[in-house]
Amino acid sequence: MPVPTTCWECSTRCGALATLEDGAVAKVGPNPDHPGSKGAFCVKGIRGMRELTDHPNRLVRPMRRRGERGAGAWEEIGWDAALDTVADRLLEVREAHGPLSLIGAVSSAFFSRGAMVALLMRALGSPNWLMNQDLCGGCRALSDKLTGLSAIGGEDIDNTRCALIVGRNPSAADAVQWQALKRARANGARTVVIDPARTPAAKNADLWLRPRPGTDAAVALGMVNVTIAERLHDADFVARWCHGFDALKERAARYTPAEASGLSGVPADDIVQAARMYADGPSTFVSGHGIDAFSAGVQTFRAFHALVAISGNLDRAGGNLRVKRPKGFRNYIELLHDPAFRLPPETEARTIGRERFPLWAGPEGWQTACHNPTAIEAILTGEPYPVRAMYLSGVNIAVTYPDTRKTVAALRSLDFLSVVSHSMTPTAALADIVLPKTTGLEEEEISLDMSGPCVSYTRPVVAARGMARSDFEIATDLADRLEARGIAARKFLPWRTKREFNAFLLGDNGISFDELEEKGYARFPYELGNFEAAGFRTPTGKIELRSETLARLGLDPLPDFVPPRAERAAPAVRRDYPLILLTGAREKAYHHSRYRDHGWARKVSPYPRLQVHPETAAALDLAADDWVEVETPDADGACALRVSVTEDTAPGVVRTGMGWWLPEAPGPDFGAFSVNINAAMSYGGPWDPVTGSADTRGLLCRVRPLPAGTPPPIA
Ligand SMILES: Nc1nc2c(c(=O)[nH]1)N[C@H]1C(S)=C(S)[C@@H](COP(=O)(O)OP(=O)(O)OC[C@H]3O[C@@H](n4cnc5c(=O)[nH]c(N)nc54)[C@H](O)[C@@H]3O)O[C@H]1N2
Ligand SMILES: Nc1nc2c(c(=O)[nH]1)N[C@H]1C(S)=C(S)[C@@H](COP(=O)(O)OP(=O)(O)OC[C@H]3O[C@@H](n4cnc5c(=O)[nH]c(N)nc54)[C@H](O)[C@@H]3O)O[C@H]1N2
Ligand code: SF4
Ligand SMILES: [Mo]
Repeated sequence: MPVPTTCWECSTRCGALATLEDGAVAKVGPNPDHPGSKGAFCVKGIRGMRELTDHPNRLVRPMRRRGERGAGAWEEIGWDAALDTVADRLLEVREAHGPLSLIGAVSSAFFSRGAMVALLMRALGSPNWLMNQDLCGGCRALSDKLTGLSAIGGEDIDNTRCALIVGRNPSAADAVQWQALKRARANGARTVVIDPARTPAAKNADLWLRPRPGTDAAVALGMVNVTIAERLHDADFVARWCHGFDALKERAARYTPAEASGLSGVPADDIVQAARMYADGPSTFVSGHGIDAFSAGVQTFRAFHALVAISGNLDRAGGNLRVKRPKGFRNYIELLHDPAFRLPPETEARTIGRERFPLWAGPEGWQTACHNPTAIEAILTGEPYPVRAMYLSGVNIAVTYPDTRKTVAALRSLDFLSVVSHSMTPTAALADIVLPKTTGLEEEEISLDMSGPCVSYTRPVVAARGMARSDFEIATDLADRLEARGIAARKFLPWRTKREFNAFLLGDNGISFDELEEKGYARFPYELGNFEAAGFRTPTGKIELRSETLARLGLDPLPDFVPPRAERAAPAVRRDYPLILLTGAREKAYHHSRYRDHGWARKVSPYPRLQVHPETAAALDLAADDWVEVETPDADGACALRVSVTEDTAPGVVRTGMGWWLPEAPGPDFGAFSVNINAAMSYGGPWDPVTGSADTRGLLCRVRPLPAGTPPPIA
């Protein structure tokens, strides 16, 4: 009998069924009963989770560095020795430079590991931790919060008449969305896609808008303009629940279809058509990384979020549903906002990056985490204060942060680095201590699934391999050691077992672990459109089309178009770097930097690729499968990629993925300087004024064939 669980290889968290044979996991597949994923699943869930767990490269014992940092010499040690070393070394650095000299690093606060890293840092008295969200969904999250929607993850595709898909490639990035879109289309829903690339969603769309990269805010404001001018908006909803409609109307008046067309390259008629199709709702806004993680991300999202609000598509069947949760339930980021687990405001006010990005970092910040590039700089320069030791789990920043050379230099310069990891990544290779962690098949986790909505349960289906432990166990074991050394760490990590922790998150709402174990999920009652009761968490208590928070900070309170960086560059720079680079195109077989040592994935996708339009390829004399080098203006590295010639990308726009490294190449960098696109990018500004996000696309670049005789990095 297969056992129900939840795949946690990505934040989609599909319902899964695991089949056991002789105590090992023989198969992982979809759970068709799961109310959120409804049987959707992907190859990463089928192959990735299992092979990660059983892989011969898996780290299963704590290890201590021998010799030089990064030399690749390790000795296996026991947990006591490992955790004593981590506790002692962190406290040594704390003693020498103060608590703020300690910094955590983790992927996000979508999984328990994020909360564990942040709470451990707080237990040590430091508010500093790095997370990926400035590079990921941070602009969407902040726009959602500033606008007061509270609608992340609530795309009700199954009940929609029109899905507006912007900067999202669901066929590769989200199995649940992709399957729901196919069902919706079969039921007669229409799709409007805004993407410079011809994605599978664009190929199937009723209307495909291809803006120049980074110009989406102009398209969105053009749609707002048409919606208001043609009185397609929901006047009752606006009157009752929205603040600043007249100001938005005035702002949008500038963005006539003709004006928006000039700014974005999208034909004016298409902007009008898109607005009319979207207005014929209920419609759902499906957004992605293509309009996030760039220096005008929040304003771009604010423009689309304004469109969602004025059209009355918030929390309506077929629209964008607000976050529902069972009574008392809290997710990881909410836990981090609980006053019981916070440091004094004067300490949090010193979080690195808070001065410039107060809505991101520090006591008022939604992420609470540092501004990453400022923190990397602090490690290297000691300004505004020394940052000398890092505790990192579940993130591979030597590959996934822009400016690989700088990130690696920062990691190398630390007095102490401990890394919790499944395998020897380019980040783990620079550690002093590496701790082995459990996988999603070995550990219990609960999570809120907005598309159910339901609470999903990840079940430990097999025993932890070797000596691997969960992030929870490692963090609480460390907290005990800190207590023994006189630090009141358990206040921040008071739970004894992960079950106790999960019960704390679950709250007192009648959902039992018995139910979760039996089905893998639990539904709960909820109500749509309960605006009176639920309210809007903004200064005016309404949806803020005009953001009073942004106004208070001296930022533009209304959504606006900011010309993309590439279009603002000096003519000489544009001459030297004549192409536009998009990074981050998701590949089905990889999750960021993961699975690069899995045979199945490398078989599907053996090389890092650069998509080049046939016209561009002809102009540059490039042919399919040539190896080329990509460079951008502000970085001191380059990235080697193999050319694919395709009309899926626009002329003059080259497109690649992210996350490449080569576990088989020599360490400690394992190819992170040669085939990793972040080696060719800068993490310096311009940054989004709210989230501090750097541009991960829309970058100027140049492409040249690798010099004759240069051996390609991959045979
Ligand atoms: N298989 C797989 N799935 C994943 C991941 C993975 O690594 N592998 N990662 C997960 C994570 S953490 C994330 S954040 C998501 C990311 O997944 P998505 O949100 O789909 O993001 P991307 O694939 O980066 O980009 C989406 C689309 O944005 C387009 N785009 C680029 N620039 C622009 C622009 O200026 N305007 C517009 N409108 N579009 C633009 C790209 O061409 C692309 O088609 O995927 C998640 N799912
Ligand atoms: N240039 C550029 N850079 C980008 C992006 C881009 O589009 N362009 N995208 C950004 C985005 S959206 C993101 S989210 C970040 C991602 O950046 P990362 O979070 O660094 O990427 P991952 O490779 O997913 O995670 C790294 C480590 O997580 C560990 N890990 C922890 N838990 C698990 C687990 O349960 N299963 C598995 N398999 N591994 C686990 C693995 O050891 C793995 O090495 O990268 C960002 N960087
Ligand atoms: S989309 Fe794939 S990797 Fe993500 S949770 Fe679902 S099966 Fe797992
Ligand atoms: Mo992401």
